[in-house]
Amino acid sequence: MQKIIQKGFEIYPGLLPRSDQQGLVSDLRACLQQAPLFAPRTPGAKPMSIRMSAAGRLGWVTDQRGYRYEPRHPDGMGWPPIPAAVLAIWAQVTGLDRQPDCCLINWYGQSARMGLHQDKDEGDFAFPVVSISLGDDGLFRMGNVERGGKTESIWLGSGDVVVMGGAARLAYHGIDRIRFGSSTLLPKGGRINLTLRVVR
Ligand code: MD6
Ligand code: FE
Repeated sequence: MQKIIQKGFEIYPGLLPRSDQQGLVSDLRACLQQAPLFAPRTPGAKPMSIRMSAAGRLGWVTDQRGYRYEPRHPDGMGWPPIPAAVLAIWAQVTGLDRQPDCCLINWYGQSARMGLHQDKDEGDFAFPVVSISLGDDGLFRMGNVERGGKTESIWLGSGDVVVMGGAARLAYHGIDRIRFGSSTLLPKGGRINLTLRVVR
């Protein structure tokens, strides 16, 4: 598999063949029937532009009470198990026996974006975060462990996988915009990003 390293982020372009991407989409549709996408708000009550859900023992949520992991969806149901095909990708790119506790599911519509942030609500930063992109292209910006400084960007396409570990584990990153309609994987367009995390 081809691997690009940019600012410490390990990027596997086109790791997932189209048939695997289609299988993941159908697995995720089943997850979202159990735990539907919701519109998160930041602790400051600002609506986020993405919609979100999760699979696994814990899901990441945000509301007036802050950013945190919870064993239940905001509507009260448990999160579905992480699909086996998703766990297989985690094992392939990390080589770890430990499975992730959370598969965060982010859905980007036409004008959705994700501001520069660090993923720091997990208990052990020795474990990497793995991200899987499906559907439309997203412009991924990679920064530094400290806020500010030079950034680099790369378009993530459907089937691309990114591993954020080591020194890059706490680096700032975000999605500036998506190229709506650039992929035919999702019939109505949009981008799905999965991030797999060991929480504790
Ligand atoms: C996204 N990804 O690609 C947003 N976080 O839509 C993330 O925020 C992310 O790609 C941690 C590790 C890898 C990521
Ligand atoms: Fe992140």
